[in-house]
This record gives sequence, C-alpha cells and structure tokens, in this order.
Amino acid sequence: MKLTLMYAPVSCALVPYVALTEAGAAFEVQAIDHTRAEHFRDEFLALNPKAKLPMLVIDGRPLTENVAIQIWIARHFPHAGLMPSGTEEFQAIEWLAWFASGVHPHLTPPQPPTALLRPAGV
Ligand SMILES: N[C@@H](CCC(=O)N[C@@H](CS)C(=O)NCC(=O)O)C(=O)O
Repeated sequence: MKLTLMYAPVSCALVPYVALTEAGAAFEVQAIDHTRAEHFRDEFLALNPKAKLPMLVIDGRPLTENVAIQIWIARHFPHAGLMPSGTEEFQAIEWLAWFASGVHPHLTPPQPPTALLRPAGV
C-alpha cells in the first residue's frame, strides 16, 4: 500500500503526520506550499477540489478531512492502539469532530467566501 501525505508545515496536516508516525506507517510526504497557492494547482484540485490540506493519498485514491483520515489510520494500523473500541470509539470520534468543527476554525485566519476560489495567476 502506497501512502502519500500532502502536507504543509504549521497547518492541521501535522495531525495525520503525527498519527502515521505513531502508527509506524511507511509514508511519503509531499510538501505543498500554500503560501504559493500550490493547493490551487490543477494536479492538486484533480485530487481534492476543496483545495485544502491535509490529504492522504492511498494507492492513488485521495482521502481528505482530518476526522476521516484519523479514523482510517487507526483502523489500518490497529496495533498502534490509536483509537479505543466499542462505545468509547464513538466518544473518540466525538472529540475528533469537535476539534475539526469547534476548535480548528478558530485557529485559522477568517477567510471570505472568495478565498475558496482559485487565485488569479495560479
Ligand atoms: N475540515 C478540514 C480543514 C482543512 C483546512 O482548513 N486546512 C487548512 C490548513 S490547517 C488549509 O488547507 N488551508 C489552506 C487554504 O485555506 O487556503 C479538516 O479537518 O481536514
């Protein structure tokens, strides 16, 4: 299985980087410079039209959203014990969802809706 993490430093892409490392996964890192709008380039948008990091490419197939990526890593590397089982698994997902929807938006600069559009010249 080939894993490529599309990553930028000082971003929430650090989350799957840490999880993959803790899981002992073999993965490649592809640095995306979002200060140069590389996530708006055609090659990136073909995989993730949302133009956001992180993205984990699994045998050529993209997976985005930290909640989904974290659960995928935990399930594919169960020996690492990254997620509990039973009812507690859903409580862990509850916390992942809270960080993604309740905390993360406050850690990123406010963006107007036009920030979702491809910048001119990219
Ligand atoms: N809901 C997404 C959030 C993704 C996100 O906002 N990523 C930021 C980095 S922390 C990003 O790609 N920013 C680039 C931009 O908005 O231009 C998740 O949880 O993975």
